Amino acid sequence: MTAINFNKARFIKVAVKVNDLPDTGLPEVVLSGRSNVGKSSLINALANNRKLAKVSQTPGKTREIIYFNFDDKLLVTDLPGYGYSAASKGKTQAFSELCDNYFRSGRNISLVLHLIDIRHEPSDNDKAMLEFLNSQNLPYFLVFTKCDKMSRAQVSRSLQMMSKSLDFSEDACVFAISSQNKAGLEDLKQALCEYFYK
Ligand SMILES: Nc1nc2c(ncn2[C@@H]2O[C@H](COP(=O)(O)OP(=O)(O)OP(=O)(O)O)[C@@H](O)[C@H]2O)c(=O)[nH]1
Ligand SMILES: [Mg+2]
Repeated sequence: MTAINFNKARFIKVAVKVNDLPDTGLPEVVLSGRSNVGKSSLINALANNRKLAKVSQTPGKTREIIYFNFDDKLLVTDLPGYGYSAASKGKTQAFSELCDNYFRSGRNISLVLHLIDIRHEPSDNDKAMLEFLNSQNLPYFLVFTKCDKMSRAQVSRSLQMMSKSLDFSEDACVFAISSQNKAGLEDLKQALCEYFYK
């Protein structure tokens, strides 16, 4: 198996329109999930570099489509989160339009990392996104974030509850991670290496 050196990550480009997207020929991995779920933090944690992607306690930090190159082996895409109600309505719409257009652009999306906060009941948007992924046959990993906020026992209880309220199959790839204490990250990296470069 070819290993991916996740520490070799670099910023590539900010795109404000879907037409601005680079064509690199690399497999494209997209992070989706509601605003504040920890998409940008996960990119930084994977890369071991806190300064790579912008993180903020204020939801709506990522407003464009931001591309990162990991070790010349993966193109990783940080998307604006959905459900950011604190933004003006026009802005919220523009974010989700960008997200929508992105998924409808016909780009060769190789894998979606769909992030859901382990502590919260999935929102209608979370469910809708999962339905969309299922209906389009887009391959995805489900990544439950912020697991440092719970005990291990609580994490496994929550995962069981999630499998009841969300429509994902038993053989779906599910990860419980923390970008803060790095729990679950090695498993996720390993799975990404296997998925793309076995
Ligand atoms: N405790 C804990 N906090 C986290 C974790 N991941 C992210 N956070 C915090 O959650 C907040 C939002 O993180 P971001 O990575 O900016 O979230 P995002 O999904 O990129 O948000 P948008 O760009 O608004 O869509 C920040 O305050 C992070 O420090 C985690 O694993 N554990
Ligand atoms: Mg972000």
